[in-house]
Amino acid sequence: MPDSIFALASAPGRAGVAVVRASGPQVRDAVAALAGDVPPPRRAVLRRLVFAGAELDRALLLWFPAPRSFTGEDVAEFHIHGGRAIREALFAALLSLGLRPARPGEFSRRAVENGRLDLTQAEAIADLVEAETPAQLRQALRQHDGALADLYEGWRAALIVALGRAEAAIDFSDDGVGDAEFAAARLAAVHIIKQIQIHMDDSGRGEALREGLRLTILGPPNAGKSSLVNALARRDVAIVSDIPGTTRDVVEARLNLGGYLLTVADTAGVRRTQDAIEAEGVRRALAHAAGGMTLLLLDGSAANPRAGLPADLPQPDLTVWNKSDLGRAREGISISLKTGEGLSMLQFLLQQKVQQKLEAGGDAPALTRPRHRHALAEALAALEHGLAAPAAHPELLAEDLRLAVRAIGRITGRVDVEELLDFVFRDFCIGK
Ligand SMILES: Nc1nc2c(ncn2[C@@H]2O[C@H](COP(=O)(O)OP(=O)(O)OP(=O)(O)O)[C@@H](O)[C@H]2O)c(=O)[nH]1
Ligand SMILES: [Mg+2]
Repeated sequence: MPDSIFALASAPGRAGVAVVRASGPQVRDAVAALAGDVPPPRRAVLRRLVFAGAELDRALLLWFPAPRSFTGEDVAEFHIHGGRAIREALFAALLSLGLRPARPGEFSRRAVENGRLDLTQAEAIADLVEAETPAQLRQALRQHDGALADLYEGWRAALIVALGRAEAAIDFSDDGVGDAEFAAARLAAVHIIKQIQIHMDDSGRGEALREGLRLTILGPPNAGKSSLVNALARRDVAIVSDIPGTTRDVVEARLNLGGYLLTVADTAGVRRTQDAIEAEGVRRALAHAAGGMTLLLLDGSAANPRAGLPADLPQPDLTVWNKSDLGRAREGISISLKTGEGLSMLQFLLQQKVQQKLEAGGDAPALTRPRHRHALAEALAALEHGLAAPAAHPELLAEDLRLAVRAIGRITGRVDVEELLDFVFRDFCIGK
C-alpha cells in the first residue's frame, strides 16, 4: 500500500486562503478525524477542523475519492485561512494521522503512475506554473490538454502496428504473405520518419518558447550594445562607458516582448585585441550568438562602422545603426539610444521577428523539451537503420521498430510494448 502524502499547494507566506492537499489511502480516515465526517465527493463543504480537542480552523473542504482525482488516489483539499499557525497546526495533525510531507512533484508523479496523466502532461503542469507570458501559457495549456501526448502516442501506435506486420513477415516468410507484410511495415516506417523529421525540424520553436528565445547583441566596441540592452530591459543591466571594451562577460536580461519571453544578451565588443581577458570576452560573445537570434549594432556616426569585425561574423537577424543623433544618415534601421529615437520601432520589429520564429509551425504542437528531442532522434535513427534491412531478414526491421516504439514510449512514459503487442495481435487475422 502506498503511503499518504500532504503538501501546501498554494504559495508559502501569509495569504487570505491557503490550500493544503493530501493524497493516499489514509486520507479518508484523516478527513473523517479532522472534519467529523467524509463529505460528498467533489463538493465544497464548510467544516470545523478539530484535532485532539482543539479547533484548528473553519475551512472549506473538498473530497475526491479514487480514482477520479488528480493523483488517482483518494485526495482531499483543505482550503484554510492562510496564516502560519493554522498551517503548522494542520500539518502537525496530518503527521499524527499517519501522513507524511510530499516530495517535490510527488502528486504529479502519482498521477502519472496511476495513468491519470502521461509524462508530457505532467511536464506541462510544471510549465503552466512557470509560464511568464501568454504565449508560454498557451503552449503549456495545449500540452496539458494532451496535444503532444496524442501526437507521440499516435506515432507509437502506428509503429506498433508496423511491428506487428514485421513480426508477421517473420512468421510467414515462405508463403508470399511475408513479403507483403514486410513491405507494409517498411512503408509505415518511411511515413513516420517523415513526420518525425517535420516535427523536429522546427528550429527549436517550442523549446525557445518555453525557455525564452535568445537574442545576442553583437557589434564593435562602443557601438552602444550595453546601452541597448539597458534600454530594452528598462533597467541598468550592464555598465555603459565611453571606454571601448567595457563589457567583457555575457550579461543577460529577460524581458517580455509583446507576450514572448526573450533573453537579451549583452556581449563584449568584437575586435582583434591583445588583451587576453577581452579576447576571451570576444570568444564568448561569438559562442553565445550561435543557435539564437543575433542583432548587429553598429555606430552609424563612425567613419568605418564595421572596422575590426571579422569577415566570418554570423549573418545577423537584424542590423541596427545607433547614434543617429550624431547626424550621419544610414540606410536601414536607425536609432539613438541617447535620445530614444527609433527605439519603439526597433522593439516592434524585434517582436515581429520573435513571433515569426516562434509561430513558424502554425498550429502543430511543438517539441518543448530536449528530453523529447533526444528520444525522437533515437527513434529516427532506429527507423532509418531499419529501412536498410533486406526483405529476407524481417527480424532486423522488427528489432529496429521495437527500439523506435520504446524510444517514443519513453516520452509519454508508456513503455509496455509487449502488452500492446498482445492487444494488437488479438485483431490480427493472418493464419488464423
Ligand atoms: N551620442 C550617442 N552616444 C551614445 C549612443 N548610444 C550609446 N552612446 C554612448 O556610447 C558609449 C558606449 O556605449 P556602450 O553602451 O557602453 O557601448 P558598448 O557597445 O556596450 O561598448 P563595449 O562594452 O565597450 O563594447 C557610451 O559613452 C554611451 O553613452 C547614442 O545613441 N548616441
Ligand atoms: Mg558594453
